[in-house]
Amino acid sequence: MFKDYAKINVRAGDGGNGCVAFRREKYVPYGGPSGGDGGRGGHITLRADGGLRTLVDFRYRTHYKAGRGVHGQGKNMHGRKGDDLVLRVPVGTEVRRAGDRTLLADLRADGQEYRVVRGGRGGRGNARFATANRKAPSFAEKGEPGEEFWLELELKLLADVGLVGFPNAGKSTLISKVSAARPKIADYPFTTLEPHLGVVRVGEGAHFVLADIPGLIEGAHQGAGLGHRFLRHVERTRVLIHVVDVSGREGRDPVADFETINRELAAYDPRLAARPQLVAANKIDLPEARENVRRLVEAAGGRYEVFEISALTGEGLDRLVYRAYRLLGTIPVETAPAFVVPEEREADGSLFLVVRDGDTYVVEGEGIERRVAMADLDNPEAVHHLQQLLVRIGVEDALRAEGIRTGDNVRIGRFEFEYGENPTG
Ligand SMILES: Nc1nc2c(ncn2[C@@H]2O[C@H](COP(=O)(O)OP(=O)(O)OP(=O)(O)O)[C@@H](O)[C@H]2O)c(=O)[nH]1
Ligand SMILES: [Mg+2]
Repeated sequence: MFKDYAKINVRAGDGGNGCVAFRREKYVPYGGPSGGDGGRGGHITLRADGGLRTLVDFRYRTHYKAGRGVHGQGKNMHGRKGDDLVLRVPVGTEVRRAGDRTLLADLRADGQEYRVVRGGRGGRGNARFATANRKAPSFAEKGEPGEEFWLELELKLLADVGLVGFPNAGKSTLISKVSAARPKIADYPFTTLEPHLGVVRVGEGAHFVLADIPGLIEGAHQGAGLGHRFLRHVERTRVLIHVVDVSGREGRDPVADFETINRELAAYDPRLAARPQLVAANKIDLPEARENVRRLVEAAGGRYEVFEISALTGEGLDRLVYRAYRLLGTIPVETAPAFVVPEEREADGSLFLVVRDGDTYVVEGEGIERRVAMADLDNPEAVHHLQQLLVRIGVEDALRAEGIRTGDNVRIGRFEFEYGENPTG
């Protein structure tokens, strides 16, 4: 089954907790802190795989989770990292953040990878918090929670030439004649329900990829018929072959059909309408065709090259295919590299913002929120350590600049406290 859209939830592994432990050895009178660090949580990575054709696997499973990091242990033993998870997607998959639909990555090459969520960092064990003044810290960091969000995956086929036209025009017949693709062909509209790709061989080592998509009808750009759902698959083609049924059967007017499809393309995306287009006047083997072709050439001939073909008998196909191939040679392949937005930001906590929420002063910032998430707020010593950090990175100053008074509330992530003149005690 072809599937070109999926919405999935990805959750990286949580980091393992740091450990609080002290050495107890026979001849060592004052055992120092020896709690090891937790392991980092597993990442989740998407990898483009040239062997995959659809996103169907994601239909049956929507939640993906990487392994959590193992907690640190005594004797300075660090926890093992959580297992990473690699999700394979077809080449041509766009990755967006659900909701605001920010494009995160566009995986266009086989083997290309994008790390969507980063595993949480392992918490540091108490051994790491020992200083000259604090020889026996009784606290450790908790593991950082793994990132989690909803993703939209959208597959856009990568074909050189796209077939467009009304249902029943003969698109599938055409692709099955010139390539090994075998979409269903039948004498009723909407036979083709999903896109098909075929490799068209033009000569020794010369070929291009052709895409057959479901037929378009008036209003397709707004979702009528099978709608614009499939137009996205011709978005990236460089040449369009517009198949028009010129048999005049069922009272169809080829000239009106031709103009309707072009209007739909323009309404969907003006760039599609501007794409080089070859017109394939199909079903030339039928009696009414000659007269209709004449009218079509009259209407479109000035703007487009019109090819008289019969997809059924094969008449005229060689010329059409060869012309498409030559035309491709004049249009550069979009060289924009398959881009991946770098998301590797190492926020250290010094970037934050103070905003008011009623009576509460809220401190926002990725780094500072992470430090809070990792702090063991049930441990007074850990809280004290966190408050010292707030002073050091300037949160204290910023709150004062905002006019905070003793007794006002402060919130950072899930850490809420009442402001006192000297929080560090
Ligand atoms: N006489 C004649 N019939 C044709 C020709 N090309 C296609 N047909 C017939 O037209 C009908 C529709 O052909 P398809 O190839 O399924 O058309 P399509 O454009 O893929 O249609 P959808 O998938 O519904 O969009 C079938 O009965 C074909 O046999 C042709 O050149 N001559
Ligand atoms: Mg078809």
